[in-house]
Parts: sequence; C-alpha cells; structure tokens
Amino acid sequence: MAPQSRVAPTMGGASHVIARDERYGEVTDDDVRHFVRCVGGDAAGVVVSTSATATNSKAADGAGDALDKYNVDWMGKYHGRSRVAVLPKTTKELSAIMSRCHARNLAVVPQGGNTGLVGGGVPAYDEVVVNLGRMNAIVSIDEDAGVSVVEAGVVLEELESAVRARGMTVPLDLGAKGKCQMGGCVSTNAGGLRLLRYGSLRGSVLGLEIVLANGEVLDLLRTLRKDNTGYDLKQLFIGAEGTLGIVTKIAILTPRAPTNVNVALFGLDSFASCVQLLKLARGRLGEILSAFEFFDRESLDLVLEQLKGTRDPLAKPCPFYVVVETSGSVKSHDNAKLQAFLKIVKNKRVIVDGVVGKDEKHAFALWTLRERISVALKYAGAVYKYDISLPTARMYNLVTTLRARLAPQFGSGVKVLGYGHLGDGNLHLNISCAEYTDALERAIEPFVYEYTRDERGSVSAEHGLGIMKAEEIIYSKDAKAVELMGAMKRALDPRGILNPYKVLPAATRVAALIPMSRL
Ligand code: FAD
Ligand code: 2HG
Ligand code: ZN
Repeated sequence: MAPQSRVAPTMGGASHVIARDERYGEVTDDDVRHFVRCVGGDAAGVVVSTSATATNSKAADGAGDALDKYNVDWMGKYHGRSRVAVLPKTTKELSAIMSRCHARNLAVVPQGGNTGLVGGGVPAYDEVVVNLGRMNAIVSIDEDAGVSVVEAGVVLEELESAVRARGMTVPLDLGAKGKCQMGGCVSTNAGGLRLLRYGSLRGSVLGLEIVLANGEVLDLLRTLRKDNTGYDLKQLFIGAEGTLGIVTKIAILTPRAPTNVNVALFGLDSFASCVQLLKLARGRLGEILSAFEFFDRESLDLVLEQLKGTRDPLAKPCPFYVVVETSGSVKSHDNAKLQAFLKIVKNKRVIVDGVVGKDEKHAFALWTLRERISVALKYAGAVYKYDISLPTARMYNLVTTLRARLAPQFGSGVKVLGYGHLGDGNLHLNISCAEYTDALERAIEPFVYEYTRDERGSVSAEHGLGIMKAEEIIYSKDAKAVELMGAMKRALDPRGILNPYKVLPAATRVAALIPMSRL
C-alpha cells in the first residue's frame, strides 16, 4: 500500500485528513518575478518547480524536480508540492519577500537544513519555501565573552569547527549536525546529546533577529547574559517551529571546549540497571558527566545490519546499552573519577560488561552506535517516530507495552525500538516496518499519546510538533494553554501565513485568516 498521509493527501498516516485552506493565495508568475527582484535579480535565489504541473514532488513521470529537495523531508515521509523556493541572502531581502507574501496572503514555510523529523520544515501544500541556506555567515566570535553571533543558515557543524579553532564549543550536538542549521535548531529548540551538560538551548541563546510575518524586522539581537527588561520575547520564537517569525540571526553562548573527553559503553541486563547506572554516574562523576544515552539490543541489531563498518562493541549481546561521556579539563582528575566509577559499577554488578574508548577513533565508533540509529532506521524502510518525555524509571515500559500490543497482529515484521537521552528523561520510540499502513498506525495511535498523557509526559520532548502532531498538542497541554498559544499566533501572524497546518490545532491557528476576496 502506498504511504498515505494522516494530515494531508501527500503525507504519511491516515487518521485525519485536512484540505488545503483555500483562503491562501496561489503563487503566480508575477509573484515569482517579484521574488527575483527581492533577491536582487540573483537567479540562484529563486528556485522554481521544473515539472509542468508541480502537483506533487513525485512527478507523474518519475522525473526529479528542482523543488524535490525543498518539498520532501529527510525521512522521505512528508511530501509537499510547492512551486517555488526562495533563498534570500540578507535580512532585507527576506523582509521584502515576506512583505509580498503578507500582502498577497501567500502561505510560507521557513526551512533550514530540512532534517526535522515531524514534517515541520516542508510544505503541506503549495506554501512558498523560504530556505535560509544562503544566510550562512558567522558574524562574530567573542572569545572573552564566550558568545558567537551567526546568521540562521550556518550549519551546526560549521559553527562547531569555527569555534573549536578558538578553544570553544557549541552547547548543542546532534546526529544531524552536518546538515541542520542554527536557525532550524533554535526554531525546534533542539535537544541532542549535550543537553545534560549545557541545558536547554533556551538558556544558551542570548539574542535573536526575526523577520515577522508582515516583513517587519524585530531586533532582539543582544549578547548580554543578563537582561530583565520586560518580557523575554525571544523565548517565544525558540521552539516555535517557524510559526511566529523567521529567525535570521542568533547570538549564542559558546563556552570553552573541554580538553579531556572520555567515552565508555556499557552492556546491562535490564532497564532498571540503566537507571541505577544513571544515578551512580550523577553521584560519582558529578560535574564531568556530559552525556548519558541508552539504546536497546533491537536498536543495536538494526545499526549493525544497516550501517557498514559498525561492530558489536562487547563480547556478548546484552539487552541494553548505555553510552557515558565525561568532559573536563584535568586529565588525571577526570580519569581517576572515571576509574573509581568503573570499579563501583562492576563491584555492584550494575553492568554486565563495558568498554572505554581507547582513543578518539574508538570513542567515535562507540558514539556512532548510538548517534546513527535514526540513519539505520531510515535505511531499513518505513518508520513511525515518537519522541516522548516520561518519568525516567518507567520510560521503557512503553516500549515493552507497545511490543506486546503489536506482536499478535503484526508479528516480527514490525520492530519496536527504544533508545534516547536517558539522562534527560527522553525516550525515542521508533516502530520500523516495511511500509506505512493504516492498520499499524491505528494500533499505535492514539494509544502512544494516551499512554504519555496518563504519565503526565510530553508527546514532543525535542523534535517539535510539526504537521505530525499539531492536533496532538492537547495530550500534553491543557486547553487554556493552547488557547493562549493561539492568541499569540494571531497577534504575531494575523493572516496565519507562517507555516500553516503546523504546531497548533486547526481550530486555534486559522481563526484570523482573511479570505482572499477581502484583501
Ligand atoms: P528544518 O528541518 O529545516 O526545520 C525544522 C523546523 O524549524 C520547521 O518547522 C521549520 O519551519 C523551522 N525553521 C527552520 N529554520 C527556521 C528559521 N530560520 N526560522 C524559523 N523557523 C525555522 N533533534 C533533536 O532535538 N535532538 C537530536 O538529537 C536530533 N538528532 C537528529 C538526528 C538526525 C540524524 C536527524 C535527521 C534529525 C535529528 N534531530 C534531532 C531533528 C532535527 O535535526 C533538529 O530538529 C534540527 O534542529 C532541525 O534543524 P534544520 O535546520 O534541519 O531545520
Ligand atoms: C536522536 O536522539 C534524535 O538520535 C533522533 O533525536 C531520534 O530518530 C529519532 O527518533
Ligand atoms: Zn534525540
């Protein structure tokens, strides 16, 4: 069966289908010419669909379309059908583009590296794609203050290399670092592998420059650590997934990089032991503990099966694995602490086996087994992804419960994997299968969301809501909170042109949309 979409005819899932909102305008040739003028006549700044009809990125003749890379997400699950992508080089150009879209009621999807996992960065229908990839300058790096200012299109890994050369680091690291952009990271409030050490990105971002829905520029770009003058407006845009404004510049803390990093991988025989190990790591490693990640054997099996060059890290298979990283600056001190920790966890029999990265290459290989699980899942076929916050000790119960629920009907062809940021209480629940089917989706949803609600967890720990979970916000936020979010959306984007169909339930976000006939 062909992948169906749960929210739009061209997307994955089937539980509820929404239609294009006809109050939005359609891009005309005149709009395209205007966009070309906005980017100073630079042809590379406006990409137009090359298929005749551009009804879907999977053109009927199977030929590739110039817009495919903007219309289709990283997983290949969400397919939009925009006919134009605009790539401004400056805030001024973007401001002019947004003024036009606002005046013409054209819906817009802001896009960074297009690595998002909830269909937020690709169009649902024919929205204008505004890709920030050409706004990629590193504006400044201040070693004294430990603050860098970048344009939104700077790729995370490029910023990391630039600040590393000066002994600093970015307080964020994730598997998509080679492609995701700082603007996309800020807009999803990405979590990742260093959250345990540096906390949420919300605390590291000091300032933002934003282009609003009507093209006005909102300058919140400060580099101050302390600023209590009124409401902290930048927080509204962090994690807003492009629904309130387009992030164009970011001031972010870039702390001194640790000079001594150790990585250890442990095999454990139960999830309870993983939790016990976390408690011991917090107590014994203290301030040098910088990451604590877990994955189950099913996840490792998939990595070993799908990714060339990977090896089973321990002599015998274990049901669970944990990667522990320490980061500090005094080798003898850090190593002594790690050795003491290893002794205790062995003596207490918390772990079955373990290995410490003997050099950078080995440490990298150990990290790969955790960091590249999503890539292995992508290679394996279709995947239903859930990114959930749950009480740490009970987190894995959802995986075993779902396995028991799915096995009788779907057998071994459907694999349920559990891994994630155990130190942050964040489970990545993934269901890997050959193809998307309504029956499987109905067996997973709303069960997973109800389970999470009953645990007072969150249905989006770090990936955001996007189009996948816009209606599902209600499982984690009460009605009053959603109503207030709708009021904010309407205040900042009264015509509802920014990233429609995403983040908020339809009833909340479109109330103020103005029909084309009244413009
Ligand atoms: P996109 O995918 O292009 O966009 C994401 C959202 O942000 C969309 O809603 C889009 O409209 C909006 N947006 C993008 N740029 C802007 C802008 N300049 N202004 C306003 N809105 C904008 N996420 C985690 O949190 N933790 C992880 O550990 C993690 N690991 C990942 C590993 C892999 C292999 C992959 C593929 C993804 C991973 N992700 C993770 C998800 C994703 O990479 C992050 O959410 C990332 O921050 C998205 O950045 P992007 O530039 O690709 O944004
Ligand atoms: C990770 O932590 C990412 O690896 C991706 O957040 C998780 O693919 C996923 O489900
Ligand atoms: Zn994650």
